[in-house]
Amino acid sequence: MHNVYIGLGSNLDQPKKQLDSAIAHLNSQSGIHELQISRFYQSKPVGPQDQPDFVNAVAFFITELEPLALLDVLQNIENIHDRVRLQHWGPRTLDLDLLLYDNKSIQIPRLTVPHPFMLERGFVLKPLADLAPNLILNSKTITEHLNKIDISDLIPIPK
Ligand code: A4P
Ligand code: MG
Repeated sequence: MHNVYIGLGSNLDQPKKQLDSAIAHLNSQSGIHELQISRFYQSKPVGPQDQPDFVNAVAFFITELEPLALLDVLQNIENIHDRVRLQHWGPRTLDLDLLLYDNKSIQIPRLTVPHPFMLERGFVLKPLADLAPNLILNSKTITEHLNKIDISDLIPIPK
């Protein structure tokens, strides 16, 4: 079994509902077990600003799925949510990013793990710290990484 953290994000078509629905889909997957979900956070878009605010969360689960099989599952759930890939870093109904897979480092065309920008992004680090404040990445805890960035625009919202 492998320990996995994923990031969930949405800024279209009732973002909170998109996340709830994605969580329900994750829960119903036979290869995904012991799912835990962080708080939900609203924030301004990183990247192009002419798009609505995002709602983000992080999920932890254990899985027997290998990384690419898991990516297939995540992309399938994105597609069910009418995800259309138009603009890089643009608006989306649902984005599921594989953040961490055990302590593996993966660099293949379809998959980079750890997710390249995760240590710079409050909307990833803050919900990740809800679930795993003492997890170590690059010799520092998630809390230490979080303390180095500005998270003043992150608003926790009721689930
Ligand atoms: N891919 C490679 N590595 C991974 C990984 N670790 N997890 C590949 C998931 N996919 C990975 O993804 C493009 C390709 O990346 C996939 O086909 C997969 O094989 P995509 O989601 O279609 O493309 P994208 O959305 O343009 O890029 P990406 O990297 O997902 O964007 P980000 O980095 O997720 O940024 N602001 C706020 N506040 N909150 C947000 O959630 N999100 C973004 C998107 C920008 N600004 C944001 C937020
Ligand atoms: Mg993505």
